[in-house]
Amino acid sequence: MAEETNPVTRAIDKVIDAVADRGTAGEIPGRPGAEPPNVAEPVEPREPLPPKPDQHGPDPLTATGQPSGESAETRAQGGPFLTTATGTRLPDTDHSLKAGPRGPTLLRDHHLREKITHFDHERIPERVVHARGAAAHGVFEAYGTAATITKAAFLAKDARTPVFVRFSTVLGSRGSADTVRDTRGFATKFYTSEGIFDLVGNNIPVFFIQDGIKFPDVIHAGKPHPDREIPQAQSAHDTFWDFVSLHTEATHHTIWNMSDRGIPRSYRMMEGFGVHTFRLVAADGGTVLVKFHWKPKAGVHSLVWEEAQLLGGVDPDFHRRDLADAIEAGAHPQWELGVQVFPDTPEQTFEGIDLLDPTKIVPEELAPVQPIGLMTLNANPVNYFAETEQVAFHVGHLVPGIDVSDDPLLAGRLFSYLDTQLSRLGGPNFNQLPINRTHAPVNDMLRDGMHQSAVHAGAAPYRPNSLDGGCPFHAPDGYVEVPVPVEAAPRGRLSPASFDDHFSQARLFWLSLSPVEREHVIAAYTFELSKVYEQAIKERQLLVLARIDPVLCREVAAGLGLPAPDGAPEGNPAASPALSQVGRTWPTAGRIVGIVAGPDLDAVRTVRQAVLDGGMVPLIIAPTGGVLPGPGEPVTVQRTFAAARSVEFDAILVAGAPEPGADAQGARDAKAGVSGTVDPRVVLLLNEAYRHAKPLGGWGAAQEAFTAAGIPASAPGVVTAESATAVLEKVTGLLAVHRVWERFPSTLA
Ligand code: HDE
Repeated sequence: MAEETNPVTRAIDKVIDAVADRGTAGEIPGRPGAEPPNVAEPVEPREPLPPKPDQHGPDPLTATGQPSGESAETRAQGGPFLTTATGTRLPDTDHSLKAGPRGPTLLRDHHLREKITHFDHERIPERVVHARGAAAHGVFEAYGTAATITKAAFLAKDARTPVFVRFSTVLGSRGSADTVRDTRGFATKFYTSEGIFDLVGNNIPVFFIQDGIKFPDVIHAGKPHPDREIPQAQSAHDTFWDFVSLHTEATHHTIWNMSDRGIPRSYRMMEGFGVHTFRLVAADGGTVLVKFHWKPKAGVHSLVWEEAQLLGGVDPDFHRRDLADAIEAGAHPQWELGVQVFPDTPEQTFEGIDLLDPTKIVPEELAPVQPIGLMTLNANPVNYFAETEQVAFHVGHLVPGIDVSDDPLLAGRLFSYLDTQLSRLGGPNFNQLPINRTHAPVNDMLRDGMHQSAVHAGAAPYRPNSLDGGCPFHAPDGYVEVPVPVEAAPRGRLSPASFDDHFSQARLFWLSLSPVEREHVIAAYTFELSKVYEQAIKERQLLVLARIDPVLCREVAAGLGLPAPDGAPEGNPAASPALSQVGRTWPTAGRIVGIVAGPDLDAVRTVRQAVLDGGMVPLIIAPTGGVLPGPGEPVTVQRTFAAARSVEFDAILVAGAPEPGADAQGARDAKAGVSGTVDPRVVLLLNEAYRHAKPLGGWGAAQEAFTAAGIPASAPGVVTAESATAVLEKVTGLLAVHRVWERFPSTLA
């Protein structure tokens, strides 16, 4: 069906436009419900509240991909009164049915049994990997630049396609912290007019293994030890380093994990990669090989390690909160989708790089990433379980114009994703769950099974048939696998010789980093290996590092107190500057600015508004909650001195030098255990922010607070001026380069 006449697409466009118009810009994000509650419990029956303006659920479609006619807002909780699961109204859900007030509870209490039984079955198995995630709805708009290389309808000029994106960590369980050092998943479901296309990628362009058969090994090694089930969600332990030091094809991915890419500042600030090579098919049948890239408009930024660790305790939900808050604040995250394009030659190599080897990148300097469309995430899910937990991605969900390559890792995935949904989502009908419903009509002859929610008409779910008039018919324009010739070769458990190069691209990555980024890599290897118990494993990993770079090996060995082994780096690759995260400027929309309130309320009000006008989120920090005392329009406090921690903020502004608050006692708040003229929690806040190379600004007596925190007036990235707005302007300029890297210059050459 043509794009402009497709009723599903039209209906969905309306939802997307409505959501895009409904931002709550100007308010501090985070309100839990659609409207503020009263202190008194509401007792007057009323219709259920709608979702919050920043939220929308799965689009209203039937289980077989047709417009359902339902309103997106009333699909659940359909009335003012409490009912059973079968709609019978209930007057009481607070007391079970008993024989007398002190008597036994009766087995005939169906409501009790239904409520408890359902509760007992609320959990489904978490994902074996990528269990911890957060997601958002959005829209993908194609530039049409890919129309010459693929016939995929959603990549035609100006096509608009709804998307659902789930970001995740790999190793941790569902309740683990967001900011652990790990690879991040970046999975996108495109609900195209020709069926679903899932691009299930990561924020790191290479993988630990070259063949799907090794996946259980690498994941078992990274997961907690089987005996004590520790550590959770991290690679800093013996089994991980035992595996990667022996299985050296993991070297390239591992150095990415040890770099700043392993601790992103935000899901909004990550690149995404399809990792494998895909094959695109044009309308004339011509093919090219491509690698997919997502480029974030907000830039590629990371945490520093100490921040990541503190956040694990202070705000384990940091990344999911950041994503939801940014969308709610109207700072809709955007990524450009791009492709690196390679000729589809029989060798499937480019400039000597094997395109079927998922441990290799093709540097952007050799094959530029060509933009083909823009994705905007503009709505938060309404219900975590229904959407983020139940979404089921599958690398086999392809549309005409996109085919897979023979990458042996991808082959393993083509099997795994269907298989895993069967046990996770309880049967073969998971594609009928609302979030998984395609926006193209389904006529699949797949019947019955657990949780079948389609009511299939017809007498002949088989082909060929005459009883249903021959329906469904083969589609002449349907999906065809590209008839790539298969090499005549003996069968065996084999891999090509080019797969034996495990080090040259790890070296390429190291050489491409700026000095401060290399310092972080050294620190990360040293930290992780220092947590390894067995010396043999550390020594073995040092031998691996020697094959990447002598400085890296020497510095890590020094940190571990071990001799650096001899060894020569392998390969002599040219650096790829595109791999460094440092050195450019980026938009600051959605950044969090902490404002430590001072006596001049007008200045606080003005700067707060200026932060909002700049598309950023101001959080007011004061000794106590409530509103700031003083005349004029009230200013609400978001963080008390006791609750604020530097890691929440990208930059901090200080309006003066606050005296110690009434609760600044070590007995009540350990952070306040040091006395002085400035509140010790504020001193700690500034000191940490300074250490984490964050921009700091102040006016009034702020210099006194900086001095109390040991911050020299002349330190880079510390701005003081008379006017609050002048300070903010400079701080915003500093935020655009993310951090004040020159504050702590690297000693590496
Ligand atoms: Fe996955 N992977 N994977 N993977 N993967 C899963 O599928 C698997 C691989 C990736 O947000 C599982 O539905 C095997 C590479 C992401 O729901 C499971 C192999 C890349 C997500 C699975 C790989 C990924 C998954 C768990 C080796 C980057 C989360 C739940 C052959 C390009 C998607 C599920 C979401 C999820 C298996 C390799 C990315 C178990 C066997 C390479 C982003 O099926």
